Amino acid sequence: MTRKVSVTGLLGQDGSNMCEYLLKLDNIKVFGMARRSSNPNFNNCESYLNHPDFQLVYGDLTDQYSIDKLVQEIQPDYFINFAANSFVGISWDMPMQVFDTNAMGVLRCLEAVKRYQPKCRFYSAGSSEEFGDVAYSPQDLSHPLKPRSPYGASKCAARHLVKVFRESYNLYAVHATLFNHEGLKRGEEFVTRKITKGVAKAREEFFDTSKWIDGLPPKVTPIELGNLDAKRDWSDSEDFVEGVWKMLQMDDPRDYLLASGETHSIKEFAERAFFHAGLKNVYWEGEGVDEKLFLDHQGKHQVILVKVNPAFYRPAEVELLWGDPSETQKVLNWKPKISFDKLVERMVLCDIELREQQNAQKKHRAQQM
Ligand code: NDP
Ligand code: GDR
Repeated sequence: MTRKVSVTGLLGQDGSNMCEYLLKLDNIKVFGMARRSSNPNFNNCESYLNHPDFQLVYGDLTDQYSIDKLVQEIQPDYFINFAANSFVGISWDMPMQVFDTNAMGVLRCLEAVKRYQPKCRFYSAGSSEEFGDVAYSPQDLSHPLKPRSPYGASKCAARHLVKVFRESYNLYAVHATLFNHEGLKRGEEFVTRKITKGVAKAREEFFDTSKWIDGLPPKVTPIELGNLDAKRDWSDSEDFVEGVWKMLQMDDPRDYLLASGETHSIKEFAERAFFHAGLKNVYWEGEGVDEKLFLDHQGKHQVILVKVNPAFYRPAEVELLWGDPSETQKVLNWKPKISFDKLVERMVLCDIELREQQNAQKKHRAQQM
């Protein structure tokens, strides 16, 4: 029997990866939900938009009518909600929009499922930002909720709502606390992708020997970052969507936690990213806003690769996130396949390739003019 799965957040990282994962399984019909936009970007789901088991649908988490209609018409067996305003940094600037989408949006989905398809299994995308100002490390499912941003608070609200609906109406509703996960489809404002894109650009500038003067490399465009000392528990989104699907196959609903079990600083991510781009002889110097990452070229020329721009500091920072996924791994019999270093390498190589493709296209266009 064919199972119907609604996935929101289609154009984002996890939604597109989840649809791609599901379309490789048998007897699944996938309904990917995007919201209306004047200039939508379908890059993340290009590979399966025309797949016979895939259907694009439109809806908006801030609009109860559109969510109700989706559930009534599709009658999904699974409703996987990845849609959100997912950028923590912006959540101080638009807290109401963030809360309306991330908390009220989940409530709207739960209401629609409860009213029109109560047998449907519902997934809510929780976040390690719920733990915020952490009390101990590594954080497990018993860790108290201590959000530091409007975004974190919105995810805490969603977590409580899922539990209330599960217990009050006997819904199969899961809220999983996922630590940071990245990959080839990661949005460009998140720190990992910002770094890997910046690294690809710096590599191109550095290795373009036609621009060297007196045997010395030119300046490269430094990557401007905020808090370099923050630590995150990074995994790959492709690993996590598999874990999420497994959660929805269990006999009973409950909360889960997905993480790598390791933590690394922003500095470490940047060092590894430059390493995988062939810029290896690097060192940090300075403190606070004056801290910089330098590349040493033959001991006679220092190139600035990273510098601090306080504009990227947050009003309240989550300094350390480090998850303990052992309980979830045991229950789901699931383990991530992609290590931290492999993740960094994949993202860097992908951005280098993207730049090369874009340059080739520019050259081709110029030749045709
Ligand atoms: P993305 O930002 O890449 O994707 C989110 C998607 O939600 C976007 O496609 C966006 O649409 C869509 N969206 C935003 N607002 C609405 C709305 N009102 N109605 C319908 N769709 C909307 O996030 P990720 O894929 O990285 O994350 C997926 C989920 O997991 C999010 O809920 C996020 O908060 C959560 N999460 C993510 C983690 C991570 O590290 N990636 C970790 C923990 C939790 P558009 O493309 O039009 O902007
Ligand atoms: P995060 O991811 O806030 O953890 O939320 P992000 O990559 O934005 O920040 C991670 C850490 O890096 C620091 N940082 C910078 N961040 C950005 N974006 N840009 C910079 O220039 C920069 N410099 C330093 C941040 O201060 C922070 O400490 C992600 C999102 O996917 C959420 O949706 C998800 O819930 C959490 O992960 C878990």
